[in-house]
Amino acid sequence: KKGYVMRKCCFDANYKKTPFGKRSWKMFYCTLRDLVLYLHKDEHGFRKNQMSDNLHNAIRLHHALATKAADYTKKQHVFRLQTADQAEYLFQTSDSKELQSWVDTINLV
Ligand code: I3P
Repeated sequence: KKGYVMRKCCFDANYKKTPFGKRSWKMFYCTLRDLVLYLHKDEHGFRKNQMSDNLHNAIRLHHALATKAADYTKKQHVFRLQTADQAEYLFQTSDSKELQSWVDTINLV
C-alpha cells in the first residue's frame, strides 16, 4: 500500500514525549513493505529510493498497532500508530475509506 498522508509525532521510543517543535503535522508519501512503513518526502523520493528518506523515516511495524484516533478531534480521518518500542504517531488520511484501509493493512502485516 502507498499514498500521501499527514503525520504527527506524539511520543518517541519508550513513550518519551516528542519535544516541542517536533510535533507538527508533515506530509509524506508513505509506502509499506516487509513490515516497515517508509515515509518519503514525495513520490520522487520513493522512486529514487533516497537513502536519507529511508534512514530517518522508517517505522517498524512488527508488534505495532493501528487504531482509529476517535479521541483526536482536531482533524478528520486520523489513526494512531503505536509501535513495539512504544513510540506513537498520528496519521491523517484523505477519507474514512483510506483510514480503514491503512489501519487494516498495518494490522495485518
Ligand atoms: C506543534 C504544532 C502542531 C500541534 C502541536 C504543537 O507545534 O502546532 O500542529 O498539534 O501541539 O506542539 P510545532 O510546530 O512547534 O511543533 P495539533 O495540531 O494536534 O494541535 P501539541 O503540543 O499539543 O502536540
